[in-house]
Amino acid sequence: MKSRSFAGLVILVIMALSMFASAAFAAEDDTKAWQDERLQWWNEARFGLFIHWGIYAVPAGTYKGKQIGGLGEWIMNSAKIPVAEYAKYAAQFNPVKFNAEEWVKMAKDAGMKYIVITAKHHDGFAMFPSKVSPFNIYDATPFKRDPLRELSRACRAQGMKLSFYYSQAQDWHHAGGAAAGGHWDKAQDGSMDKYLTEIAAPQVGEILANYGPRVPGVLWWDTPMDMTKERAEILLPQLKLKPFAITNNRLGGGYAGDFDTPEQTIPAAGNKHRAWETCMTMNDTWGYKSYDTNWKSTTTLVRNLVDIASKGGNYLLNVGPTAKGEFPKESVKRLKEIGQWMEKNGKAIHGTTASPFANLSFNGRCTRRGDSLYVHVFEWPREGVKLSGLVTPIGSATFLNDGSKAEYTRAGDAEGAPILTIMPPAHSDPIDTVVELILAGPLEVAPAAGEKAK
Ligand code: JFZ
Repeated sequence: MKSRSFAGLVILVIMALSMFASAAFAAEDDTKAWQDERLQWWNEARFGLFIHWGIYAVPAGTYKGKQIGGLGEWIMNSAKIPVAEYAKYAAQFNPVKFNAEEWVKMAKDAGMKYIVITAKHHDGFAMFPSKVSPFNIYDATPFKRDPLRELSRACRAQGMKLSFYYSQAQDWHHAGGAAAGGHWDKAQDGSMDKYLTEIAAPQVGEILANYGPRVPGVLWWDTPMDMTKERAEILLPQLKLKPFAITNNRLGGGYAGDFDTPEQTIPAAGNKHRAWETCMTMNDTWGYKSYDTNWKSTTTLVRNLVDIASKGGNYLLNVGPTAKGEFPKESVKRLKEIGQWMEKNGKAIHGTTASPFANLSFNGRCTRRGDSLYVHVFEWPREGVKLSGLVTPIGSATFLNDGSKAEYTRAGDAEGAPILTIMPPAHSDPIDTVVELILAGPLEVAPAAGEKAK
């Protein structure tokens, strides 16, 4: 054999072995250091966009002329719509207004750093071309595009991390998929192990393999119904395709994943030993409902973000796009207003860690980045706000909304604990005025003030 072709063969063998070797990474190889490395970008991000999009946006909460209670994306289950009947919505789903670049820009302008979109929700409809099942956006709708690919390109171009939600256990279309409340159509009956092996695992493989070297950033499992350890291990090997992918605590079978997922709620206190992300709707539904008008105010949404960041968590805020492929105008408005606040105050959120203070004597929060503190004041008392327990001297104090210097005085209380009083600004921000305290040394907090922070 000529030396050049032999050398080429050797290189091919080495490449194949290295690929096999890298694919050998498994859950049991994982370590805390690996997990910290995987989570680094996610911990920096603090704020992401959840997108619940699917053919449930076609009925948009109404079936046979009746408004169906519950979540928009649950309409098939809530109204016990037969499988073949519900599948007809696919032929009506043609989101010609969908523009991936616009979606990503709205998220980016809002100060969000990652997007988690439903690749397949409980209804079993894949929002990507799937060789595993024809019940997907490419084969079953007039749209004939791959929104996940268009989003992966737009995210790469705009520096946004793209992640996928996948409902691994509940699947109300394919035989054997689990269904909360039990099956209501014989077409749903079948072996769950067969469903996991022939539908869920191969589809997870598709979304892990087909959208870029670091996509998905997060694989967001959901509702681990009837998931045993053995069943979870039907899906786990797929993760070897993307050892950097972060996973949540909703796979089932006792697998904790990398972070916890309080839903529609903000924990009273953070967790110093476990990453966590609050996911929340802007109104009351994840998937679009035409008549859900119970929108949270921008003030509430920003203060939620601040509260979560002050406890060391992430905020995954949801938008449910319409069947035409547009964000509801109320969502667009809120994302824009959040972005106006984040434009001036984003450094008090991105890359921060939990407050070092157990509690505060004013209506606000505190976030931290190393030896800088961010004092968030929701409402200013006329006499200013008092921050007790900060031992470290202040290097500078600045209002982030207008860059003006903050006036402050330092004293000790009756027990001698240090008290910093910050006077109100000339122009406060009605949502949250942030004072950036650059410390003149390493952060030191009096024990009493920091006791609950442990
Ligand atoms: C699940 C989904 O059913 C829902 O459609 C949406 O995708 C949401 C983000 O996740 O909803 C849940 C999941 C878990 C609980 C409640 C609703 N729970 O643990 O109580």
